[in-house]
Amino acid sequence: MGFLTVLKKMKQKEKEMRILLLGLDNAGKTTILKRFNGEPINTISPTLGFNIKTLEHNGFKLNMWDVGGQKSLRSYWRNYFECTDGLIWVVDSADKRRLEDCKAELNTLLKEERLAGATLLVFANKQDLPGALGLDELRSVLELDDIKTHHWRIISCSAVTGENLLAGMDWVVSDIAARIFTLD
Ligand code: G3D
Ligand code: MG
Repeated sequence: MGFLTVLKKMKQKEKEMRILLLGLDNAGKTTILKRFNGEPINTISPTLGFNIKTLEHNGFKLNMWDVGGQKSLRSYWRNYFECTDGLIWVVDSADKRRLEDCKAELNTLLKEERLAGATLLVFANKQDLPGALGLDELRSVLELDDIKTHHWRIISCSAVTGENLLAGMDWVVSDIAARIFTLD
């Protein structure tokens, strides 16, 4: 039995998934994770290293890695790529000034060999802010329709109101499950 088959079987038994939360700093990654986990969100400070949280969702065990997104930290992202099943790319939908930077960083990630199999959820966060760009606009500015290498979806959300966090997690988990827990 090959290594990948063994890995798949182990993962299937434990129903475990590894999900990476990435995005520019201040996008709302840590807030999303805390909110999703039912923790208070009023005491969050910028993430300098990383946070790991293990959550249960729809019968799966999710190992969520929330990694700091400051420019100086982005070169460390690659240390977290191995064995990633899902990538949640969090966008501050109101930060128009940095959308180009956001697009460039996402494109770099999508070229990563070790992320090649990962499901991609783009969370268009901070929809509660008045200046937030809508889904269609973000989809076009970030050129998401050009992505042919990954299963992807964009979902608008707000970590503050909690809107759509569940819908996003449901999608990413079911897409991963359909890929990695279906053995031939
Ligand atoms: P990061 O982990 O991606 O770096 P954080 O981002 O989770 O630390 O959030 C950065 C700031 O954005 C925080 O504000 C946080 O409250 C805010 N934020 C996160 N999600 C939302 C959202 O959906 N709506 C709004 N309005 N704000 C959000 P502070 O003021 O603490 O820097
Ligand atoms: Mg953070």
